[in-house]
Amino acid sequence: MMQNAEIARAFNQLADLLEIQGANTFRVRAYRSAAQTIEGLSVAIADMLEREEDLTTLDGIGKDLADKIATLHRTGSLPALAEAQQQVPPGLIELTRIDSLGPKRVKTLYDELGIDSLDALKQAAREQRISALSGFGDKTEKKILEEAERLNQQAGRTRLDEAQQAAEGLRQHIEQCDGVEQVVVAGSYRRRRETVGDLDILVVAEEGRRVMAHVAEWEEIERVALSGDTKTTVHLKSGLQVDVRVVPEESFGAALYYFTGSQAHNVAVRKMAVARGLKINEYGVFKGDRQLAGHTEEAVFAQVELPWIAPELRENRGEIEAAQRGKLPQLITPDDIRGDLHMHTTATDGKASLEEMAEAGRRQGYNYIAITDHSQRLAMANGLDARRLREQLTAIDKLNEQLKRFTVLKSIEVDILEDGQLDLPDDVLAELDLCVASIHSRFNLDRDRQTERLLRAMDNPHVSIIAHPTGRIVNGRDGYELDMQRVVDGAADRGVCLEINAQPARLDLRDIHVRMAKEAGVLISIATDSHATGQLAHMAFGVDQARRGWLEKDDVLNTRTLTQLRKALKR
Ligand code: DGT
Ligand code: CA
Ligand code: CA
Ligand code: ZN
Repeated sequence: MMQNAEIARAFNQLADLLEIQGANTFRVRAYRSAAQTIEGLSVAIADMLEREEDLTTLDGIGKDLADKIATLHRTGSLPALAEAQQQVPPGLIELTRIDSLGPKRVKTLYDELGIDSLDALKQAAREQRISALSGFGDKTEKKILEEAERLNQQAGRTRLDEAQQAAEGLRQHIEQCDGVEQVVVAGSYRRRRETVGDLDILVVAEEGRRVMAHVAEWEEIERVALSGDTKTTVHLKSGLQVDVRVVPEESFGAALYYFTGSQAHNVAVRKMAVARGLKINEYGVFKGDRQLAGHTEEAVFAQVELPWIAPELRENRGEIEAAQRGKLPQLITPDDIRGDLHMHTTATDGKASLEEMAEAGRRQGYNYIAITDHSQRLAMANGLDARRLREQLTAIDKLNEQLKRFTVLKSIEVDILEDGQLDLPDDVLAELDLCVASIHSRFNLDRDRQTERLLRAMDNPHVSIIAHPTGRIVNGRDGYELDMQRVVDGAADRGVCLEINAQPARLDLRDIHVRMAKEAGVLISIATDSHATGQLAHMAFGVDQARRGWLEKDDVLNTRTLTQLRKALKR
């Protein structure tokens, strides 16, 4: 159900965007006053609409606005807003988040100075080009700069794939410096969290000063925030912050261990050290002044009688206890993967043909892939009806006759309708090797109804895998409301698999839900949902997520040989 506050926010946003575009002031004011009215109401607009009450009785709401509210309530989106968002550069929308700016000033800055992003704004403020404009004083300029910098920091977490581009680039740059023996990225990046706050890079070298001077030369750096011989902090043009530390060889293991974290894990291990009369820090493990370990991570762990624990597990979620009992999982590795069970072709919204996707799968070293185009309901993606799906099945049969030691499995990503029914008839689903089902609409159902919807879908005996089960987008949206425990138990009861969608923007299931599924005995499919051949490589991110969820090879459907896979898919 759409809250009043959400409706008000949509109208305020629309007003902002119209103002930036220089729209008629009366129109802008009309949207703002409607937003104000709605925010101040003591009744829910949604209830009024369900009771078919007339919204035009409300202050400042005429026929046009009433219609817009009804559309927003019914579809969850406002076409006028979507249109305005298309027309205004995204950088400008971001600028409206700065309190001391507001849409009118954003427009002025854009018109007068061409400022169309947060970075451009900061640069102009530093060069004092803003205070030169009429209506902007020195004080305002300073305030804008401060706010912009704060916003950048809050904007906060960077998706793992973007962080990886930066990390790899900088690592290669640092490796070119004379005297550098090793470069490792630690922190949440090494733990393979889905987002990172900042990058923590460790460099083994004798001469810190030379390394840091070399670091500062990297072309992606916007500015050096802090510069020392052992620690330097830089801000990249992308907004990502990077801490670089130079450590001596004899402390490398201890520093790597310390800066990999997580903090919660480190604190728990430090307690164990203290209980043994030891001190543990980024330089090593010490008894008094004597260094007992520091060269390698294994040696650090050994001092507290623990085996080496994989970084992905270091969240203090039971890994220390498991290690003490010798019960650490044998985590899955990328080499264990034998196929990819979710991808699209040009038949729907993919960029590559069936043959090209098959070739990409073979090049990936797989034994099989499944082609899972969209079903008819997704008209925007040119979804397949039964007739077009059957044409594809014939094409797959033909292709398989030519392929050696590689199999294209017949499948579909069938839409789950609002009531949990599937978007294609059972008779055509029965012709497939496996069936992937997922939700692409009606995200706003309440928790019970959304959960029931998924359970009903899993009741259909043809369904093999639920794709991207929660619908969340990393740094984008939370996903629909679900009782995950019921979904997981329901999947276990019915013998349905759940997916880890390996798209770095999805990583859905998330790590704790992966673990929940494992504990319930649900098999997981790690799949890339590729829409182009290059995306098959996203599998690595899915494996990372699986490892964070403690998965072993046997917990994952697509580590099976083709024969084992077919057996596992039988419900
Ligand atoms: P992030 O950057 O927010 O994604 O998360 P991390 O885990 O990379 O955290 P970060 O960059 O603040 O620090 C890197 C690691 O350094 C962290 O995981 C553990 C260690 N560390 C930092 N500060 C402390 C601290 O005050 N106490 C302990 N025990 N460890 C710390
Ligand atoms: Ca970090
Ligand atoms: Ca850090
Ligand atoms: Zn898909």
